[in-house]
Amino acid sequence: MKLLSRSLCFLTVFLLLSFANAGAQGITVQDAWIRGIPPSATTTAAFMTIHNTGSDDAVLKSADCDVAETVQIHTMEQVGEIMKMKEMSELRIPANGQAILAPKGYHIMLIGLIRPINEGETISLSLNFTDRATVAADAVVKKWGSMPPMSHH
Ligand SMILES: [Cu+2]
Repeated sequence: MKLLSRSLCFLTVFLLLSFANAGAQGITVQDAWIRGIPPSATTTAAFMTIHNTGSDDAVLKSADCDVAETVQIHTMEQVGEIMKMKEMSELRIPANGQAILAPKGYHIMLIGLIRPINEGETISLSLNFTDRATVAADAVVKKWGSMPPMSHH
């Protein structure tokens, strides 16, 4: 019994270590996806959940994507009765917390696509945090559905 609890303990430590190594400072990205757009469109957005298991806040400063000329961190802001997109200089992910990037909220704006993107395709994003740590995220292109595009009424 004692032996068993000891091996369980080792296993726990091992799992914790592997999780910590999965991303810089315990940052992991879950469910990353990109809104599919018609071939004629050149702007879209990426969404995901960023988990921070570290004991310090993580600060996302910028992002890169090979298929977009410009990548910006955006939020949605209520201006009168209209929701408008607004660029943010950074996005803070609280210690032992998460930031949810989802339609109508935070998102990563991909501007000036250099080629059409296809539904089901996986596109790599790089998330750049303040300490120069970069976390890679693979985002799948998904159909937007029948929802209207953001920021237009
Ligand atoms: Cu935007």
